[in-house]
Amino acid sequence: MAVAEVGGALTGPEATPLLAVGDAVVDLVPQPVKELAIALFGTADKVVLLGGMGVVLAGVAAGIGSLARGRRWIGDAGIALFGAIGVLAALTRPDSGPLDALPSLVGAAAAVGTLRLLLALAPEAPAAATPTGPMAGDTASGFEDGDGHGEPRARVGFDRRRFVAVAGATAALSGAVGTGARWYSSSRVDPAGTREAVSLPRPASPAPPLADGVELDVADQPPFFTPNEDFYRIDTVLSVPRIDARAWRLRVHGRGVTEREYTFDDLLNRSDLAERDITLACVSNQVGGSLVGNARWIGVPLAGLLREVGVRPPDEGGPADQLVSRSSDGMTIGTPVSDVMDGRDAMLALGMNGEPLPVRHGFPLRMVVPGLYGYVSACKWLVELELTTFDAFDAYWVPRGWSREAPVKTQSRIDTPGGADTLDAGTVTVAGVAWAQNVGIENVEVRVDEGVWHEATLAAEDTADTWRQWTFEWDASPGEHRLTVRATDRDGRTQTAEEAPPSPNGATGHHSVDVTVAS
Ligand SMILES: Nc1nc2c(c(=O)[nH]1)N[C@H]1C(S)=C(S)[C@@H](COP(=O)(O)O)O[C@H]1N2
Ligand SMILES: [Mo]
Repeated sequence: MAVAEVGGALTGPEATPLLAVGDAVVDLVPQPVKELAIALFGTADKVVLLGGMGVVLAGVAAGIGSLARGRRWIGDAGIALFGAIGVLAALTRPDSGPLDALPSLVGAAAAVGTLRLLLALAPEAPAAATPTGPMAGDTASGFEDGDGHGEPRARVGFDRRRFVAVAGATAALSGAVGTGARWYSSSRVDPAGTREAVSLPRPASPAPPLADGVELDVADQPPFFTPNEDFYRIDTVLSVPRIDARAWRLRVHGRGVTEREYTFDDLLNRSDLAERDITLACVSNQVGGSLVGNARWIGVPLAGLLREVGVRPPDEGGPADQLVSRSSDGMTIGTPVSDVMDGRDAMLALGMNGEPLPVRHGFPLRMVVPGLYGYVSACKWLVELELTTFDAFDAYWVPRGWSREAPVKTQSRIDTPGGADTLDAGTVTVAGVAWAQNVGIENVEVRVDEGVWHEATLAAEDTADTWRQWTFEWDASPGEHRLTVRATDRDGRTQTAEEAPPSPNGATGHHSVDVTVAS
């Protein structure tokens, strides 16, 4: 695996067996298993996957190595099988080329050599390798090889210390080489093309300073703008793409488009850059969950850029109803053309909360569309926009059971008090957020136990595209209580109490927390 990582320094780390097989697993696992993994491990699912692969590999390698003591071909065949899986995974990744077979091949070759070395020092296989039955009598001493080589059995000269020392040194060397190769791969992006080298221009259309009263001052309530370090991250990549922004291009093509390529500088230097506050939400967010965040984005207005290359929305007779965004890692995301051109602030974002887009959040460029879940709008590490139809193409998540189109469902969440809190009787400030991007929040209501709904106090609105904080002063009486929240948006839709899971197009239900009030 370590030598394969060195090979990956030539081909790109995505082609190494660890990442290629890991990425293939991410793409192939059935949806229920994936959901279970996210439910159990949250955003640590990637670490768990890679760790799990490591454990499986170590176990299988130990088994193969052990069997190979008796029959060498088992070792070679086992390694060949794993090498073949690595090659297959690397060659079937999106945008792969023949060279991507290299890491698995050199890795397998190194594994064969390592196994030889260790077998030469290892004890001979125990009784299992010694035939019982008619032939067994020939080697009554047990020091002769059962398969007729007639060599003295290694067991005689087995030097446990030497074996452990060599095996340990091999493991340590592998760890160092593998880590070094990975570090090298991640650090070889041209510094001039990294986000550190980018300075964000002042947008022609800046967002006004946050109005008074948008952000409430309640302890334990998350800030109105989610800091980039705390912003949730959801994607399928096991290793975050490191894109050289100077070599990067955005290609726009497809039906009804005058094909065009943009460089990063083309976009940075545009005169129509806009700064907008938009709350992004993941379709996988459970009711009350944290896969939602709010940021101040800077970017190119998407509708303007599309108009510039000739795109017309379907209601103006345009031939494409789907905008497919592709990322450098091969992700495809499908968005209705009518949505991104209906006047909302859909953008190609290159700045997030005053900084160039963090690498984890899509550097150098991503999409953000107010009112659509991330999986149908917010493509990170964007490299291509294709105008097509929903009939002609299904984006990544669609064959995996998620809806083609998925507007964000109006939702609300209680942030404080938390479920585990024990409160003092008296006035308790209940606070949280509610969101209905592209529409806006009309009101929020809170209820205690099975009582009546009370109107909460809304914070000032930033924009209809952002979440809105709210508070409710509750006169808490001793005992166990359940607090429940629901929101109504400006289209007059009140959140349904009916519980639906995230799949296929977003969870529904009311968020509630159970609290204990001390007497
Ligand atoms: N390239 C790529 N872009 C992607 C995804 C992905 O898996 N790959 N996931 C999408 C999903 S499901 C969501 S919710 C948002 C999350 O964006 P964030 O990680 O910046 O919060 O990114 C979207 N863009
Ligand atoms: Mo998502």
